[in-house]
Amino acid sequence: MDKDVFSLCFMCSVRCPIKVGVKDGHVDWIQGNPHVAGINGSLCPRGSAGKSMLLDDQRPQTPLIRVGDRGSGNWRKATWDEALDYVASRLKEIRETHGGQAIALGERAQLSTHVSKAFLKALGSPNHFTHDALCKGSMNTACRSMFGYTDGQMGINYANTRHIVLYGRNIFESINVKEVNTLMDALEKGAKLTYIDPRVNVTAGKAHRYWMIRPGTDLALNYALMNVIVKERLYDAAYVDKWVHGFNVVQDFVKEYTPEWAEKETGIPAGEIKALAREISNVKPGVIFHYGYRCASHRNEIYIRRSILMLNALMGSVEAKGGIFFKKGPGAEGGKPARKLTEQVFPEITVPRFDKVGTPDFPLPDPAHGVPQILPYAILNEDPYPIKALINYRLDTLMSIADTNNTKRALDKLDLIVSIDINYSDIAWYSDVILPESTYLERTDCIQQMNGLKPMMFLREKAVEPRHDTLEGPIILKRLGERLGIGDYFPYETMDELVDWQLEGTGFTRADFAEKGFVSYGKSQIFWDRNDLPFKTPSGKIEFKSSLLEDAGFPSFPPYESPSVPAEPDKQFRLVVGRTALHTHISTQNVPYLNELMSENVLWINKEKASDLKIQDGTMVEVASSCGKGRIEAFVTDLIHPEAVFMAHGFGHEAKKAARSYNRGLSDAVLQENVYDKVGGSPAFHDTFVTVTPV
Ligand SMILES: Nc1nc2c(c(=O)[nH]1)N[C@H]1C(S)=C(S)[C@@H](COP(=O)(O)OP(=O)(O)OC[C@H]3O[C@@H](n4cnc5c(=O)[nH]c(N)nc54)[C@H](O)[C@@H]3O)O[C@H]1N2
Ligand SMILES: Nc1nc2c(c(=O)[nH]1)N[C@H]1C(S)=C(S)[C@@H](COP(=O)(O)OP(=O)(O)OC[C@H]3O[C@@H](n4cnc5c(=O)[nH]c(N)nc54)[C@H](O)[C@@H]3O)O[C@H]1N2
Ligand code: SF4
Ligand SMILES: [Mo]
Repeated sequence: MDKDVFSLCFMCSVRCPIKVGVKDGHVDWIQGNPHVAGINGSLCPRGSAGKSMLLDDQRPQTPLIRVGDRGSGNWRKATWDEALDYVASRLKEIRETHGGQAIALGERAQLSTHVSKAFLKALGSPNHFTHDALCKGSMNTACRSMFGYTDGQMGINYANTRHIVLYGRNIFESINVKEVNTLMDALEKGAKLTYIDPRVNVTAGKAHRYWMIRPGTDLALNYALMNVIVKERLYDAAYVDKWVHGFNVVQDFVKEYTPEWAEKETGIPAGEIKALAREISNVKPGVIFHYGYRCASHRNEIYIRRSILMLNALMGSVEAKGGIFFKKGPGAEGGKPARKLTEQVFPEITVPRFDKVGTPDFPLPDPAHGVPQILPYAILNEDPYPIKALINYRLDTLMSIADTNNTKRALDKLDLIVSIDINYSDIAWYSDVILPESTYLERTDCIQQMNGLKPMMFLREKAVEPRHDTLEGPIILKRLGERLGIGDYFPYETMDELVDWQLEGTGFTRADFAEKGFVSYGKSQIFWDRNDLPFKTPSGKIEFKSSLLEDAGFPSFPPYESPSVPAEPDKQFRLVVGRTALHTHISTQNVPYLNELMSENVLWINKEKASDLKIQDGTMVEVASSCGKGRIEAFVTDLIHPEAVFMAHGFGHEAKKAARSYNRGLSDAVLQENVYDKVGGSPAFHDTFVTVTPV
């Protein structure tokens, strides 16, 4: 029988709405959900390769228990009862001997995050962490410091913008389909795009203005933009007067940071900096200085992100059409959100988190997410206490935390490593037990609450039956919970029952999703009244002078520090990394269609520098840092700043059974030092220098 199923893509965590054509019980065709504005049927290459992922048999097909050494790839197949009994008995032992806090669970925040959070809370562990800090922790902290809201509670109104400035936000390759489509439409209607990146990529190619900035100097550029804006009174005076707390401090602070000074620091001509400030001021407030996406580059990341938010506030673009806005939840329409298992009452937990977030040692990062890159240090130093078990749930702690060798040393100290995954990821390969989840096309998932200008709910609906002996994550955790005596926290037997439980009290039922795959709480877009903005900071204003930072002993405006330079500038480069349109982080390199399009990464290196080092295009080079090294092919180009080399993240896999991607290319995490922004919480992925030598 043929049918169309509305669901949500999960080839990456953007979760675009999709329509899956099913023929005789098999996936025939996947396209974007045509009913969703901005999607209109389209998908990115990875979303289109969903069927290839589903049909790939180089994935775990049953629960697996390790029989050889960790990482040796020797497994025995197990039934679900066997595997879950095994994991539960080990967790029980660990909990009895070391306390619930000895169990940590990390995940890429997703639809069933409330289930795994409930699981850990019920076990008495504070150690749930998400990918958030690895991606943009300092942005989260920066937003709270300025507005009292997290970045997750904010959105960008691409559709109506007149000018958008992107700082290394490679929007046309690091994709969110709706954003790409909406921005392309806005550009067609006349919006201007300014792109700033030490590397010429696809987004640079589509920009009206492109600046090859010296890597690590965006803060200098922003201080100079503010200098011009203040000096020439280019800001939205009425808005600033009403809503900005600490404008006088900024006025004084930016005086010394002239465009001429910034030119020397960034390589961008002073005249051009002035021109941008003037041009953008002319079309305010419908302008965007893009504050994301991946804000995990430097040790001073929080100050870079705050400076971007300040530029928006100076233009009056916060909560403006064509600017940035705060997402509206169901409450704005008198509705109720989907229920979460975390709303239940749990035993009180008094021990600190492993990362000490929320304590005076690390006061500012968001405790709802934690700081994953601390985990290896916490395990190695048993500080603040021993961690003995790690559950990886859709997060590869080996490839997604910097310094893989260090992480491995830490993992080796654990009594139990479990992965709930769909792939032989490197972390699954290094685990003691793999619990395979059904893929997104084979499972119904928890409700997606989509707050925004128009609050909505979406549903990931199972399109086909699982091909292998796999289960849904929330069912895996429930069955483990039952074995650990915490089964009562999981009031469902099936995903359908869990979804129905979530919808209770919302006024919607499962049937309401059938027609289009989503439900809307209201009809119109909601912007707040700009005369009555509910900022959640102590001053009720946008805090340039931040009480969050200053109460914790950090300055709102530290003096600018130039990025460090390597000891041997002729041979050493700043390693910068990023995505490609064809892959998702570390998880799609083995998908047959995508592997065919791109099976390994290369090292972008500046032509003149390469010539000095006798490196030609295609030469195999060794790249080495203080913590690791590896080999990769050079891509010699004049499209990258001479101080930087670039490689795509996510290659150089170690799992042999994922044979297409095994040992192809080089993993950035092997090279990157595990250093981070100690105020905001992000890793500093771009603060490692590498030497490059031909082999
Ligand atoms: N070195 C380095 N580290 C980084 C980055 C970097 O550029 N370099 N980038 C950072 C950023 S921005 C982010 S967002 C994070 C992302 O970090 P991760 O979340 O670790 O990366 P992903 O590739 O999204 O996938 C993680 C895992 O989810 C599994 N998976 C995919 N689909 C499913 C599913 O349906 N169910 C289950 N159970 N598992 C599934 C994949 O097989 C993979 O093992 O990494 C961060 N870490
Ligand atoms: N195809 C695809 N799309 C994705 C993802 C994916 O894995 N694949 N992942 C999603 C996720 S989780 C995220 S976080 C986003 C990431 O989306 P983006 O933040 O757009 O991220 P990256 O691809 O990491 O691109 C980083 C860019 O920053 C540049 N850069 C390096 N140093 C500097 C610097 O000092 N200054 C400036 N201005 N630029 C610099 C790099 O050259 C690179 O082009 O993408 C999302 N979309
Ligand atoms: S951006 Fe691409 S891979 Fe990610 S959810 Fe959307 S279609 Fe899927
Ligand atoms: Mo990310």
